[in-house]
Amino acid sequence: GSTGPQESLLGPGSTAVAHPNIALIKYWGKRDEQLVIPYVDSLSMTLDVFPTHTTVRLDPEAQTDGVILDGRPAEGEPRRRVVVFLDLVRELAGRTERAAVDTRNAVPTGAGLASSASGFAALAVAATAAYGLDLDPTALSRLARRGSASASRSIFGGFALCHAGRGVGEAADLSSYAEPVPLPDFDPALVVALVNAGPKAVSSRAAMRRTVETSPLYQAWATSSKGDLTDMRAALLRGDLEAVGEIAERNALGMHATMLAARPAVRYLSPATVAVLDGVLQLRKDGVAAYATMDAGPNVKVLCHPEAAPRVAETLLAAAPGCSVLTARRGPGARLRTA
Ligand code: 2P0
Repeated sequence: GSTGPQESLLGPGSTAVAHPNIALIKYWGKRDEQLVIPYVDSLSMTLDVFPTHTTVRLDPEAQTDGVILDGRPAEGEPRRRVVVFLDLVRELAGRTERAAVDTRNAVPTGAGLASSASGFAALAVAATAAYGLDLDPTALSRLARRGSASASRSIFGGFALCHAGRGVGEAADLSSYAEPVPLPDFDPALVVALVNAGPKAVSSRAAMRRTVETSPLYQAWATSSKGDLTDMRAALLRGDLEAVGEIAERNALGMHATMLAARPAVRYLSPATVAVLDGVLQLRKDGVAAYATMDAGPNVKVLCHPEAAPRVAETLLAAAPGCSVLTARRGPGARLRTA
């Protein structure tokens, strides 16, 4: 065929697996689009669901990279982002061979379920291994950030803090990466309410650009996010799920407010999203600690104590019939899969 190399001519390659993460303190907006430098610090929990598996094989005969995404040749922007990322890896490794990339997401790509986070974390691990690079976790996280800022956090399991970094250019690139936040005893549940798994109308990349450029609320949110992060770290250290949830919910709603105030508005929240949010409010009225966070899509993730997860799931299903729910816990960092 003309689209890809014959597998038999290539080595087994390197396969990595990575999981998405959900930010409790959100990243929204880049101060350097080329280097993918966020405006704000963010803090996330890596999940144990929806993994991405990615295999990278070097293909010395090929003239171009082959990129298979969920079983089909990738085209357009998704393909371009992978090729640009491989160029970075080749530059670091001092090598020029093209590669064949095969990546599979357990969830629909681009549906606001952090497929770019797990995707570029897995690609960073698989591609560096395939090109013979041995990077430390910080360097790996910085590299993953170039693919997608949220991917810098999925390098690590459990909780991770992504530094927006300081300065410009190389100084910013060197200082913007994620690091683990060790919280061995904090193991909440995250009930994911899938209200719509279709692709989003506006990519998060385009949406955050528009928000930064046109939303009069953006700067206020970015400033308040600093306070949210300070409060969040203290709440996490105390293992105070109620405080963690309250801070995460206000931070996420504030982020969506900045988008709603963009010109034209970016609105990811659907009627079913709002129905789920009503369910969360009802749970709290009934004495159940449950707190919502939403990303660049209509799905809702609800933080709660693990023992409350079945009740939370049932309530969300009743609030938004037609949605589907599953319960995630903290998951592992990106790693090579040994055959
Ligand atoms: C986050 N999101 O912190 C935020 C909250 C969505 C809402 O990171 O342009 O795919 O590739 O750096 O990481 C989604 O944006 O954006 C995201 P790029 P990304 O999880």
